[in-house]
Amino acid sequence: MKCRICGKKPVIYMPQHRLALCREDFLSWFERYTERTIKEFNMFTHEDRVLVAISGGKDSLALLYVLRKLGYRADGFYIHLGIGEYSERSREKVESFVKKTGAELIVHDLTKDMGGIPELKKLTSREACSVCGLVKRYNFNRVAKENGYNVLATGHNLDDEASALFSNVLNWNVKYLGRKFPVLEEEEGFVRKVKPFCKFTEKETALYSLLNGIDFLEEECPYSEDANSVFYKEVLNQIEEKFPGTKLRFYLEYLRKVYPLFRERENRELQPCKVCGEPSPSEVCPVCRLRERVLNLKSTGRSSTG
Ligand code: Q46
Ligand code: ZN
Repeated sequence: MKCRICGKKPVIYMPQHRLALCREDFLSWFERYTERTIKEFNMFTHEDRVLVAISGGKDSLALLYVLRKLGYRADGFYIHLGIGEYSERSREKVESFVKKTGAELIVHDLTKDMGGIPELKKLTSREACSVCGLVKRYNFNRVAKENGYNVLATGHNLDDEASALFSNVLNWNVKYLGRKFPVLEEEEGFVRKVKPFCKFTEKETALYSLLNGIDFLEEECPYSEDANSVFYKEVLNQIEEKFPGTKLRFYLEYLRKVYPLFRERENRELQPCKVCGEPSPSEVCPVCRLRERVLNLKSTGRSSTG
């Protein structure tokens, strides 16, 4: 096999594109393809201020890197989740990486605000990832608005999007089918949310990071082992191996044919939370209710210990 552009030895073969590329041609293809996805979905322009949610993993660090390389006004946002040593190590990776890019870094320390994910998990019947997703989405939106960013970008890749779609289709979660798109427009109380890597596989973002010397955290969050998404990703990879191109087709055809059918039916009734003002499905938003529980626990803890 040879690089399709220059004939040199390839570093990757991407069966879904029937494309083999050498190091240099892969790097420039990756950047062009990112730009093309941004334009295809009207995600943002060079005038927009983009806040990239970064975790220390390959996808989010590569996203901040490539957006800045393409000349976008992108900065980083990190939430310290308080998940033991994993969070400490991810914070170190994030801080040292962002320093090199010249981007600004906003850090929100959840442990000082409400408590880390392990503590919050104990207060609800939700799984760790569900609580984590809730507080992350809340803070992404709040912090972006407070700091004057009109776009929030996350590093979700094709494997993330296709596996989430797969599990939601298996459960016929119709609400999901009207809500997931690589760009969710700005609306009352929400900044625009975008996923510029939605068409790249995990393998492609990992290779882009490695070839650029991005020092990302390889270790997974300890809670990810319980996440169903890992299982769905494995199943999709097995299908992909037998029928190359299925993963990308499954996702793109959903965007083209299924999302438009369900979008109209998705009618969220939201109101500003009475406590924090963020959009909420109830009078007090789920995050403020959780915070209230934390405060109650602290005050009863204090009174019982005297
Ligand atoms: S950080 Fe949070 Fe992930 Fe850890 S607790 Fe789950 S959702 S796995 S992206
Ligand atoms: Zn609230």
